[in-house]
Amino acid sequence: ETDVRITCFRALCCKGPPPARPEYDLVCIGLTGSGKTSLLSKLCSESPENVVSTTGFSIKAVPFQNAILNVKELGGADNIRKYWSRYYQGSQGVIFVLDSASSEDDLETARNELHSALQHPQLCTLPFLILANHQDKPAARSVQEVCLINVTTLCLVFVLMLPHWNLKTCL
Ligand SMILES: Nc1nc2c(ncn2[C@@H]2O[C@H](COP(=O)(O)OP(=O)(O)OP(=O)(O)O)[C@@H](O)[C@H]2O)c(=O)[nH]1
Ligand SMILES: [Mg+2]
Repeated sequence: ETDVRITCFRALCCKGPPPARPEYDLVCIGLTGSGKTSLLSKLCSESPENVVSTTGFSIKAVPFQNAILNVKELGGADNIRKYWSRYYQGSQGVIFVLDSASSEDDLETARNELHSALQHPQLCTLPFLILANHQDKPAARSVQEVCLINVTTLCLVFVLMLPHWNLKTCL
């Protein structure tokens, strides 16, 4: 009988804290205005109003049920982009945010930046997620169009290297 009591006591009182959620370090890049900060604010249930352009970088812990993503956003302004690669080390995944409604020139710039990131030694083996943002705008290209313009050639080259290749519409 004592054994049964001890077993019950243990079952009720000795569960200990819930297991810690695994944490992953991600880097989030994309041209200025593509919506990186807005997106991360939304994911953290903060108001995406009044976001200001990121100078340098900013880190947010984004909680999910099964994991915590420590996302490092790198500012996308022209004068910051050249330093992006200094902040890649230690990343376990990449989020690339695109403005689907941007001009052809900006899309071409984004495409070149995406190419560079995909080829960077510290990123080239990591899972990439490309988010086609600004989908609410009338001028927004569809995900298929963005895919054709931006990453068709890349898909052919990289899809085998990037097992978690993904292209999602982001609203
Ligand atoms: N209409 C629309 N506006 C958006 C969307 N995402 C972001 N914005 C707006 O675009 C502007 C720039 O958004 P940010 O989140 O600061 O962009 P960012 O990529 O962080 O820019 P940097 O920090 O400069 O690299 C803000 O005024 C946002 O409100 C979207 O999906 N649709
Ligand atoms: Mg920002």
